[in-house]
Amino acid sequence: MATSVENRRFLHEPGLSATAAIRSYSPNHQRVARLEVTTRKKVVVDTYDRDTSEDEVEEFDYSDAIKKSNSELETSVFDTRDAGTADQWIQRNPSMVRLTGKHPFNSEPPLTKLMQHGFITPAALHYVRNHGSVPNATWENWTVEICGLVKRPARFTMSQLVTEFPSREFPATLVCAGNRRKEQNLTKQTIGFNWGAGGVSTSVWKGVPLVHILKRCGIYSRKKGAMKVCFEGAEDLPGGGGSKYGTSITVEVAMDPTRDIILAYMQNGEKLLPDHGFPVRMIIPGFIGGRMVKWVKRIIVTTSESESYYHYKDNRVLPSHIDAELANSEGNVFRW
Ligand SMILES: Nc1nc2c(c(=O)[nH]1)N[C@H]1C(S)=C(S)[C@@H](COP(=O)(O)O)O[C@H]1N2
Ligand SMILES: [Mo]
Repeated sequence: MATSVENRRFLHEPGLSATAAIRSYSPNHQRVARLEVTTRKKVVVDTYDRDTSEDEVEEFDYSDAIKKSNSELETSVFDTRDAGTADQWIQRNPSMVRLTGKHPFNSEPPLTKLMQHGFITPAALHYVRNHGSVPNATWENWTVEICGLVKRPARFTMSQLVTEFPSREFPATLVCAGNRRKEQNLTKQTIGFNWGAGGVSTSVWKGVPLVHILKRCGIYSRKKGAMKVCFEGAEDLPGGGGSKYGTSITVEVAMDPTRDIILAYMQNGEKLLPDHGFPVRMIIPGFIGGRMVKWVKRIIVTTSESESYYHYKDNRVLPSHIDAELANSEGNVFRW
């Protein structure tokens, strides 16, 4: 006879509605947040943060799992399909399914391969979403600038990021917000291209926690207007008459050590591949891929959210009665 499995449910508990204590834990930080609901139903979140980053953190060794997932991987090659494009210097896995013609490179692994390689997706089979051509970067010359509402603006080289800051390494799943859009387009045509179901991949990322970088630069308080953290990529893109790929998150999210947001310089134990942001990209676990800026050049602390064309016009889910034409019509800006 089948025994029933009690699902974990988050029911409304009267005792918790007035005052609740929430505790969350991460290996090198302990964070306690007290949530108080005042009589006027305003929620006041009082957080304090004990930085225990000096404590020893036991790092898991992923090398065996990575090696296993990389077995029977086809070699990447210069592909004739890239000949004559700005990306012709890049070697790519021949089995990637190309979704948007010749250029830019947008591709997903065949589902059979994605599954065959198991939990960790080899870097060369990780789906790719490029809005333009891939920056031909060098490790030695790359810098990441931290500016805006910080007391000590700075520009870090790759070797500084690696040697002057602690690092974290963990598996994270990336998914493009357009994954399976082919099916969505059958229901109702969107302005996005047809993704199959392979716009999702999991690999092991290693990098510097964003919180350490922002603390080093001395981020200003909310009162002084520091509300958002914007990220900007390196490519010159056509969107909005010329712009960088950019997006933003809130300062609260950016400074939360339990979120493991990193400036990643390694994927599956190797330096990043050009398509995935070499030499450095953002990894923001749990967010859509679109927030994880590749080839990150600038991090800007601001009062309001990113004004990048790609933040406003891309990666938006609008109410179902708003079609592409209405969304793009003059004067219509949907912010939320
Ligand atoms: N600089 C830059 N960052 C970017 C993009 C881009 O075109 N340029 N595409 C974004 C989108 S929409 C997604 S889904 C992820 C894809 O990351 P991947 O190509 O490594 O899978 O990168 C994001 N970061
Ligand atoms: Mo995406």
